[in-house]
Amino acid sequence: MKQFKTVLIGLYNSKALGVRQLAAVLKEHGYPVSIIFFKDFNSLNAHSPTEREYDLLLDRLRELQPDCIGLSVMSSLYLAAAQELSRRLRAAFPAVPLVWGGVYATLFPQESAAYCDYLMRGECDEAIVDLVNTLALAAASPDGTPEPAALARVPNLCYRQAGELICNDLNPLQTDLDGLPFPDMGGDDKYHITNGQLTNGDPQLSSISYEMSASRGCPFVCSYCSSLNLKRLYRGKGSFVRLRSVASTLAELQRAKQKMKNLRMIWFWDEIFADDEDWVREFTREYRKKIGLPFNIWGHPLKINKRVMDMLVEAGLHQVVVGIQHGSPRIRKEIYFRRETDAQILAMSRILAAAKVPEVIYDLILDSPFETVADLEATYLLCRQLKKPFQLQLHGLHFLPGTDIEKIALEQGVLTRQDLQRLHDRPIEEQYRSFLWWTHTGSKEDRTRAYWKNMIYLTQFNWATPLLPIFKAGFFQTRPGTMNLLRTTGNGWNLFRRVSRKAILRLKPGR
Ligand code: B12
Ligand code: SF4
Repeated sequence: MKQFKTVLIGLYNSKALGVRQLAAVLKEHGYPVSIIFFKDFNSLNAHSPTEREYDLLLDRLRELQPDCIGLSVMSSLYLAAAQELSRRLRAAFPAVPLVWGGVYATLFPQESAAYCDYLMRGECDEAIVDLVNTLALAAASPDGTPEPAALARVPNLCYRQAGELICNDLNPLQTDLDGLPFPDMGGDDKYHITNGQLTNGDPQLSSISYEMSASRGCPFVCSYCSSLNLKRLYRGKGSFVRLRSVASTLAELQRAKQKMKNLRMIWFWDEIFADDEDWVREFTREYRKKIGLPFNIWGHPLKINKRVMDMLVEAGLHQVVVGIQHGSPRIRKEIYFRRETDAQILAMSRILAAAKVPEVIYDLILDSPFETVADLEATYLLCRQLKKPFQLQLHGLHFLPGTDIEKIALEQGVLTRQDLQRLHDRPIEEQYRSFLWWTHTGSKEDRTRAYWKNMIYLTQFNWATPLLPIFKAGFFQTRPGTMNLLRTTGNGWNLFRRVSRKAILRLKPGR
């Protein structure tokens, strides 16, 4: 075992696929690595780290005595926490190089560089080894710092030289996903800090679900998603969508089955699961025999067909989450860059219902400054025609930094640069409070918007369907409070179903 010790920090993320992947690769090259999962992710109750949690983290790091600290900054939604954490890390460990990586660091090297010593852009499955080799060599040298010439040879790396940020070229996209070791899991080199407590060990081992990707990349170009920015960054560096083999996917799941005694459910975190029908045929045949657990996926209206869905359900598909995102064709096409038509969305909903997928969830992104009352009404009308059963998840639009939707907002004059900066700078608590069921100003238009959002939400419930024509009466339109009550009742029911399903899964005897 080599001497140079890395500690990786997964922020708001105890699954942290990227961090686990990097740890596995470094270990394969003989380096000791610890992972600290710093705070769980809970979108319903998101909050900044507490003083106690920061102290627990810094104390554990003092005990671990790392030679290098890596922080994964996957999302800009918790940027304020990443920045604050980095300030504290640099103050407590001024001699230990702090490296940022992850999607935010990839897309915003200049902004990220102010908070760390090095940052790495893009997929670092191989590049991380080059960086650690370079830092380890330098640590053993008399002056302890790496030569600029050595840093210049590390792919994906950004570093400062004479006050200027230099960003090296990116490695091509990782094509041989099967060649990577499985993400690191288990062992006594993992720590979990959340709710003011630190526990030794990998939280994954006691989890009831295992999350993994059978692919990387997404073929679509939605304007609100950073996937498009990543795709542009990697232009000319290989095919953006890549698939693992069925054998490698199942081997990872078999390892999870062996290691996780409470395992009840698999989550595929592929942006779009299984775009390839032959792959699905082979996968579903083997999955049933070798894994046999219910699994959940994310789908896309244009990638769902009857044959694929039938095979997946037969193999144990439990839940599919599909982004419809808006019922207004104008918003979908011109603002969100989504090309599916109402007819294609409705056809997809009929396929999912016919295939009898046990849980179908449709995502909608509402509440944006582009939206008119007529767009909300169009969404209600589309949702009324979706084939039941389905559940709806209503989200507000997040302006992720650098995405095309920010440019559209500026061009159309619906937001200014200052507005966007203010939105980015909000702490995590406020980021997650951005969806407004209710009205800010109490104006007539806001009330009407609140009314339509509630009507949209109610379309998923069988009990509400016959009542919807009644709710369209003027009486309800002017009483958003009553509508809120109805919606909250439905929401409570959905929550109850989810919690009880989780409880049932926990109680179910092993396979
Ligand atoms: C799976 C996924 C999720 C999962 C799980 C994430 C997790 N816990 O790991 C769930 C559903 C929970 C989720 C939630 C959210 N997600 Co998400 N998610 C993804 C997705 C589809 C894949 C991520 C993944 O696992 N990739 C596979 C691993 C291997 O890659 P990776 O993490 O990028 O790591 C590699 C590199 O980044 C780098 N790297 C990573 N960390 C580090 C650290 C160091 C030190 C170094 C050197 C390198 C490095 O090396 C790794 C190996 O190559 C991405 C899309 C994408 N293309 O990345 C969106 C994505 C990352 N998510 C995104 C967002 C916005 C979110 C949410 C904020 C959504 C929300 N509104 O709540 C939350 C935040 C959750 C959280 N705690 O971070 C955005 C982030 C963009 C942004 N600017 O913020 C993305 C890019 C999608 C998008 N809409 O644009 N997400
Ligand atoms: S389909 Fe999903 S992952 Fe792909 S670009 Fe659109 S939002 Fe991003």
